[in-house]
Amino acid sequence: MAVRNTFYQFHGFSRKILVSGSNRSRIMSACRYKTTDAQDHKYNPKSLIEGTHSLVDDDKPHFPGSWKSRYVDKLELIKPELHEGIPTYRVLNWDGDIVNPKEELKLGKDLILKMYKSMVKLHSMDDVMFNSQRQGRLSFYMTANGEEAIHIGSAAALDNEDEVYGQYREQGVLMWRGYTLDEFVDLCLGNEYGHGRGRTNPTLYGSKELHYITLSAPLSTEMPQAAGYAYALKRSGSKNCVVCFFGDGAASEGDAHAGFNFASTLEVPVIYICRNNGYAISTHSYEQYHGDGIAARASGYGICAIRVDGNDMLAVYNAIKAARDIALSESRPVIVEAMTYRLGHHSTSDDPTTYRTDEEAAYWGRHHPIDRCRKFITKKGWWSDEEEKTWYKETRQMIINSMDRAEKKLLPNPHEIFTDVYDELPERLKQQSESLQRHLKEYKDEYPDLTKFHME
Ligand SMILES: Cc1ncc(C[n+]2csc(CCOP(=O)(O)OP(=O)(O)O)c2C)c(N)n1
Ligand SMILES: [Mg+2]
Repeated sequence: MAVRNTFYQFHGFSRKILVSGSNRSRIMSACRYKTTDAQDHKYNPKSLIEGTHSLVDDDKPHFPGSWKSRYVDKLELIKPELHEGIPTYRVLNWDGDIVNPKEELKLGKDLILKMYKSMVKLHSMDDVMFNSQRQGRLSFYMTANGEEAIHIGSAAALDNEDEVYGQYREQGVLMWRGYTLDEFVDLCLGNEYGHGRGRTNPTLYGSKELHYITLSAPLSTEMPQAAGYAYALKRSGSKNCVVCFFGDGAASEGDAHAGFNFASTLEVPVIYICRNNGYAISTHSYEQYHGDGIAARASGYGICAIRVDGNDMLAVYNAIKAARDIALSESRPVIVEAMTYRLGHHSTSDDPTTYRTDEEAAYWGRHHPIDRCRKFITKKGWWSDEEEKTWYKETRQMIINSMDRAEKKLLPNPHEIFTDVYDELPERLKQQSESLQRHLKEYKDEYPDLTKFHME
């Protein structure tokens, strides 16, 4: 029973703060470890390695591997299924009304409208890009349909100089920071103006100026890197934290464990934001894990956690603000699990109708984060149907214009495939590069498409 009480106590704290959520001090106090009645010595794990831990009382366990335990005389198994799930913090209900009127609204009209318009712009970009892929105008694309509130709610709550590691489905964060539609399209079309200069997968964006580390396709590689970067920031006395986005599927990788554990033991200011959208391509979450999502893992690592309704832009904003406060003021990691649903295809190479029901997708289509926010701002009298129509039309046109411009730009010189990896080209690559040049010269008539490349 005693073991179970300890477990409940942790969840008791979580429940109390996660429901009411937006009060920073409540969240922060909940994240500090409390001692139980049965365990009256002060929680101070550092005393163990500092050699100041008192070894006097034999009625308390002094095993170096656990400093929070106590002895019990009844054998009891801890069955996770007996415990309640971690609650999901929200501000707005599906009708766009504030659920708890006592919750103060943390952001003003101008910022909320800017955020709403950004969600729509992101949605429009995804829509046009997805359809352009279907028309054969680009090779591959990934939409964030249904996850717009996570991108914009978190981006607005962060400092623009916080270092962001993305997975691949977080383009709204970059958009919020000022990455232009031309930059998105140039990269996806692989033209010579694109950040990757035609050498990367479409959607693998990056921007040094915008503090957005260039994405890499292997899942979760960014998770230990984020802990390392946060350690460097901590050592340099920086006022910024590191933010690392990842998916529910990516959390199954070994690197996720390595990242969490390094972040915890090095006590670094990193916010791990899980976009739990229910699927890893065709794999349903229940095939991925049998615990209570990703937030439930946090206490196992000694990390604070917040589970938030990722379809509620205001709740995401509050949660990330609170997470950032804790991460920086206490120099410790926080896991934010943003619950959502991947409404679109995994990517343009996927067909979700083969592994999930139309009813399920239709349910989430009716519970879209953009609709929920629109209901809120419309009820407030800040937004009208007319403005809605105009903004959708304008944003669509903006992205269509960017596509048209991008298609007129030249593709990079094929020789560039050899550059930017080695400072000095190794001999075998030099030979391959010369061979390619000779080949293209000799057989140029066989390659009519070379006119689309920058050949000088
Ligand atoms: C190490 C590794 N294994 C497998 C893949 C193939 N892969 C690409 S995306 C993906 C699913 C990831 O799902 P999740 O993390 O939930 O993100 P979501 O696509 O749902 O946003 C997989 C398995 C990969 N890129 N890297
Ligand atoms: Mg997923």
